[in-house]
Amino acid sequence: MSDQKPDRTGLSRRGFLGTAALSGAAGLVGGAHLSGAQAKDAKSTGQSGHIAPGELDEYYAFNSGGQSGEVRILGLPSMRELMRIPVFNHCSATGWGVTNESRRVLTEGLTPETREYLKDKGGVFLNGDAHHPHMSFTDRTYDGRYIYINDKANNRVARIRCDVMKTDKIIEIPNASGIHGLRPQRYPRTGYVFANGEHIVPLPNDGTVTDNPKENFFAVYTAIDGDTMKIAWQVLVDGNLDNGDADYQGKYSFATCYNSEKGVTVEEASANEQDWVVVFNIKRIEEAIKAGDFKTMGGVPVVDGRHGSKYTRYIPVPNSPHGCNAAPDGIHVVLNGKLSPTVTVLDVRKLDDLFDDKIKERDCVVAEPQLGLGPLHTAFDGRGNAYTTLFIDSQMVKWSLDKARRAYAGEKVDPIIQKLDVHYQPGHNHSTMGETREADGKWLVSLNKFSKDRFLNVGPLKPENDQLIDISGDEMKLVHDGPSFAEPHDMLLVHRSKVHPVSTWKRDDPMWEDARQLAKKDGVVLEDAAKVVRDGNKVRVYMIAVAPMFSIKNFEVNQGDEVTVVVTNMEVIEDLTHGFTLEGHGIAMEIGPQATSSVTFTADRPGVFWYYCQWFCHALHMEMSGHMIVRPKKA
Ligand code: RUQ
Ligand code: CUA
Repeated sequence: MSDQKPDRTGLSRRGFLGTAALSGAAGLVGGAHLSGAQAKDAKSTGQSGHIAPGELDEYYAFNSGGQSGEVRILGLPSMRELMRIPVFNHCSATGWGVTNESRRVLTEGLTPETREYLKDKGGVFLNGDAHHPHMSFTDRTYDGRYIYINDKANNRVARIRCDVMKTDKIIEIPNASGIHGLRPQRYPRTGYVFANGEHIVPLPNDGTVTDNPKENFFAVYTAIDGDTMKIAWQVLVDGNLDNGDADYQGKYSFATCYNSEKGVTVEEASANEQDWVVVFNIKRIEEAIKAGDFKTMGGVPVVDGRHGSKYTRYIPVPNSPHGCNAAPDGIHVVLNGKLSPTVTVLDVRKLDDLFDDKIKERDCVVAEPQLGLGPLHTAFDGRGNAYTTLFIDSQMVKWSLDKARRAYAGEKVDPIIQKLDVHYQPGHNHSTMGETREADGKWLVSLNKFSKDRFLNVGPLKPENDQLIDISGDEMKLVHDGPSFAEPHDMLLVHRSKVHPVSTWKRDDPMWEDARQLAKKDGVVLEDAAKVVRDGNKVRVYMIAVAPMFSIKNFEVNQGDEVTVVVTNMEVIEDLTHGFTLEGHGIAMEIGPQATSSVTFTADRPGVFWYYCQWFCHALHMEMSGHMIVRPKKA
C-alpha cells in the first residue's frame, strides 16, 4: 500500500517528545505509533485511538445502518461519524426517496409485481434492513469503486458509488426471500456479488402453493453482475442460506445454512445437531448456464443445486452455523457454529477433489476448535490469527489457525490465545483490511448488540456499542466505546489509500441524465436556467442556485398542475451544498456543488408557499428563498 503512514504520526511524535522521557523510544521501535497518552506506557505496543482536532483518520469505516436502512461512514480509529449515505431509507436532509433522481434508483430495479403493489403506496419502499456492506475487489483487495449492501426487509441489493458516496443502483432479487449474506467475488475482480436468500418460500410465490414447506419451499442463491447490477444466475438449494463468502481464487463461494431441517418454528429449525455450508462451484454453474441446464423463473436462469447436483457440495457443520469468513491466507474458510461452541475450518485446496468425488465432505475440514459460547463471526489479522465473536459469552476470542489445525490433527496444543470481554453480546466483528490479501492487523471493531449501562441512559431503546480494539500487539486491547443507532451489523474497514471521493460533482454525471433530457426537450440549459415551461397541466421550473440566491424568485402555477422543480447548483468550490425545501409539501432536497436535483409533485393546495435553502451556505443563507403561488381552481 502506498499511503500507509497515518497523518497523526508527526503529531504523535511531538506529543512523545514533549511529555515522555527516553523510555518512550522503545515504543517507537517496531512501528508503533505513540501518542501523548500512550507514551506513559512505553512498553505497550499499543496504538492510540485518539485523533487530534484537524488530524485525519487512517481508515474509512463503512458501517451498516441495519434496520435504519442506511450506510454510515466513520473514521477509524477515532470512530467519529463522518457521513450518512441514504440507501433503503427515507432521508429528510438529502431528500432521498423524494427527489426524482433517488426515486429512479429506488424504483427502476423493482420487479413488475412489486411496482404494481407500490402503485397506490407512494411508489417506493421507505424502509430496509441493511446488514452487510462490502467493497468491490480487484485482485483480492479493495479497489474503491463500489460498496454493495443487502436489504433483508424487501429483498434488495444496493450499490454505492465510492466517488460521490451515493447509492446509484438498487435491484430487487426475484425468487429469493430475505436477502441476507452478501459478499463480492475477490478474484480476479468483482465480478459477481453473491447474495443469500435466507427464508424458504414457494416457487413461484404467488399464493397457489402455501403448505408443506419441507417439499414446497426453497431458498435461492443469487449471483449479481456487480458492473451492470443485473442478475447473472441463481441456484436453488436444499435448506436455507445465512451468511456467505467467496474464496481468494475465484473458483468457489460459500453459504452457511442453519435450517437444513426446513422448519418453520425455532424447534424445527434447530432440531439437527449438524447443518451445513453449501459450496458453489462457480465454473460449473457458468457452464450450466451456457449449456442451458437451468429453468427460467421470475425472468432469471435458476440452476438446480440441491443434493446430488454437480454444482454444489454440502459440508456438514455443527450446529446452525452463522458467519462465514475466508481468511486472508487464501486457504482457510471459517464457519461459525452459533449453537455449537466450535468453529469449523475448511481448507479450500481440498475442494477440487471434493467436487471430483475423490474425497468426502468432512475431509475438507482441517480444524474445529472449541472457542466458547455463541461463535457468530470471525475476523483476521493477516498474521495467522483469527478473532471470533462469542455472542453468549460476550467475548472476543483470539486464536491461532495453525494451532487449531495442529490440535485437530491430534497434537496437544491450545489454539486459544486470549479472551477479551466486550460489552455486550457481539455479532459481527471486522479488522482493518481483514477480508483482503492486505490484511494489516491493526484494529478490530466488535459490533455489540447491547450496550446496557455503558452510556448515559437514553430511555428504553438503548444504543448498540461498537468497540474499537487494538490488535497490533500480542494482546487485544479495548480502546474505545462507540454508541450507535440501530443497528450496525457489519463494518467495512478500508485503508484511506483505497478510497478517492471527489469534492464536486461532474456536470455530465449519469445521476441527472433524466433532468438533462427533460431540459433539452424544453430548450433549457441547466447550468444557466431561470425558466418556467408550461406543457398542458405540467409545469417545469428550472433554476440555478448560487449563494445566496435561486435564479427564480417566484413562480406561479394553477391548482392541480403537476410541477417539476429542477435546481442546479453552480458553485465550483467544495463544501458548498445548497438545498431546496418547499414548505407544506413534504419536499426537501440536497443539491451538491455542480449537481442537479429535481422533484415532481402535484400543486393541489392553493396559496403562497415559500421555498428556501436548508443547507447553511452563506451569511445571507436565510434570504436564499423564493415562493410558489398556487392559483385556486376556477369553479
Ligand atoms: S448477520 S450479526 Cu446479518 Cu451476523 Cu447480523
Ligand atoms: Cu444555499 Cu443555504
